[in-house]
Amino acid sequence: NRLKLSFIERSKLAKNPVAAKLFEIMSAKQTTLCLAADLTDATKILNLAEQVGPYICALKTHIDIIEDFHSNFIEPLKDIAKRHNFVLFEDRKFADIGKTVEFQYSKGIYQISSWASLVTVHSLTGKGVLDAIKGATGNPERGVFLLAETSAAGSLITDSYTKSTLKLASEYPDLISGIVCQNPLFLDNPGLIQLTPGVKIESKVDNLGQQYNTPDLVVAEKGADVAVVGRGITEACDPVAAAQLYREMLWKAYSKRIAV
Ligand code: 6AU
Repeated sequence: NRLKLSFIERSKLAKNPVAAKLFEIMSAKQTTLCLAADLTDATKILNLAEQVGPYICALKTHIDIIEDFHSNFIEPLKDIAKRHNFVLFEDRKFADIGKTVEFQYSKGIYQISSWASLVTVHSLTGKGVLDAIKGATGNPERGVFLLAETSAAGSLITDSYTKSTLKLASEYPDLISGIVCQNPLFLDNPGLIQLTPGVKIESKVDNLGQQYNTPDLVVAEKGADVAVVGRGITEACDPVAAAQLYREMLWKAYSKRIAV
């Protein structure tokens, strides 16, 4: 049961190299916090990344929401990630046929495969997408988080879709870093990471269908390894203090989980 194992033990069981690295970072920095840096201004993202860098294991972008995106945004972002030892994660949620995804992943103005070690992928279109990501040009250090469930109210994802997603993940052990989900779905595969978004200390929903759980609940009861926090940090009066607080709450919950 992965919920009882430490991240350092699990790093040795991970078959995807980025998952192994993420486990090591989580263990070394004592943080399971992934910041969703959902800001539309490039400089604001860089400043926030620099400030919260010590408290996060990964920084998740939606690169296509940045209004002043330029390819010269990427080098400083990579530099900050390197100095503070966190992973760059583009939440692209690829969902097209393989050939199109190959282009979306490695071409265009974002050239995601050249800088993001992690990306999110919908399982909807099946194996072709994963084959495309595996074979595309770019940094060979790459991992995929497959979406098996969502935090959105009224989602069309069914139990059988979720199950089929886990089966698909098991067919690509060297590529899949983990699963994006809301429940402890894969207890028997400790090398995979459960990434859970929809985490906030207050406010149970937003006005567009997002549903939140508290840091303690997602880790203790819902099986989250890495927790994604966006507006809980970006919209706080003091984002750095908020990041520190989320990091601490999440780490305490994890420590308690592996201790009992
Ligand atoms: O904390 P928030 O609500 O401000 O931001 C949550 C972040 C956003 C979403 O695009 C993303 O998490 N997300 C995902 C991911 C990570 O793929 C899946 C999901 O089910 N719900 C969700 O909110 O950047």
